Amino acid sequence: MKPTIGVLAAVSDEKESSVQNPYIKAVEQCGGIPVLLPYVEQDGTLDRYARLCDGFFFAGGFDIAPQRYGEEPQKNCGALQRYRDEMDFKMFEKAFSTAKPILGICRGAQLINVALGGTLHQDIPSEIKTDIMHRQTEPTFSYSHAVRILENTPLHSLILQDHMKANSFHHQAIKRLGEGLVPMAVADDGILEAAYLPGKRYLRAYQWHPERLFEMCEYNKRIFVDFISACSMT
Ligand SMILES: [Mn+2]
Repeated sequence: MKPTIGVLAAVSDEKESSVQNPYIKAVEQCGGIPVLLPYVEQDGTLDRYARLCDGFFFAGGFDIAPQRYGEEPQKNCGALQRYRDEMDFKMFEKAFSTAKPILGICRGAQLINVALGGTLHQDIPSEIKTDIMHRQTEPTFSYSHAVRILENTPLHSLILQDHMKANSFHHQAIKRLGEGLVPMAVADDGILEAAYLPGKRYLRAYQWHPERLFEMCEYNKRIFVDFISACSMT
C-alpha cells in the first residue's frame, strides 16, 4: 500500500493553510499519498496526525522567527509566519517522537535544524562573502549551483556521484547544526545544502528544491523516491 505523507501547510496571518503544488505533485508521482496538514489548534489533533501519517514532509516557505534559536531578528531577516512556526514546531516534536521518516526542504530543512537546537544565518549576503547566488533569479526548474555530496552519507549512497546540480531559492542557511545532525552536501562557498541524522530513524534535510527538478533530473527524483520508500517500510 502506498504510504500516506503528511505535508505541512504554509499558514497565513489569517490562519489560512495552503501548499504549493510541486510539493504535492512530487510526493504523488514518486509513490506517496500526499495529505495536507493544515494549521490546527488542539494538541490531540496533532497526535492523531502523527498516528495517521506514515511520514512527514516539512516544505519550503517564509523565514523562521529567530527567537526560536535565541536571536533577535536582524535587518535583513525576511518575512515570518507565526502560525506556521507554531504548527511546524509542534508537529515536528510529535513526528520526531515516532520512528516515522521526516523530510525537510528549504525552510523545512532549517526548521528541522532549529527544532534540534541549531541556528541559522539570518541573511547569507549580509553575513557571508560568496559569489554564489543562493537566491537565483532564473526559473525554479533551472539549475543554479552544484552541491558537493559528502562521502559516506546516505545521499552519496543514493546518487553514487560526488556532485549533483541543485537550484537555490534561499537567503538563509544552517549555521550551527542541530543535535546529532551530520552534513551531507555543501556548496562551493561552504554553505550547508543537506544534512541527515545517522542511525535507524530516517531524517533528511535539503536546502534546495528537488520538487522543482524531479521530472527532469533522475538524481533529484531519487531524493523523493528514497523518502517515500522509507515511509512504506515503517
Ligand atoms: Mn543554495
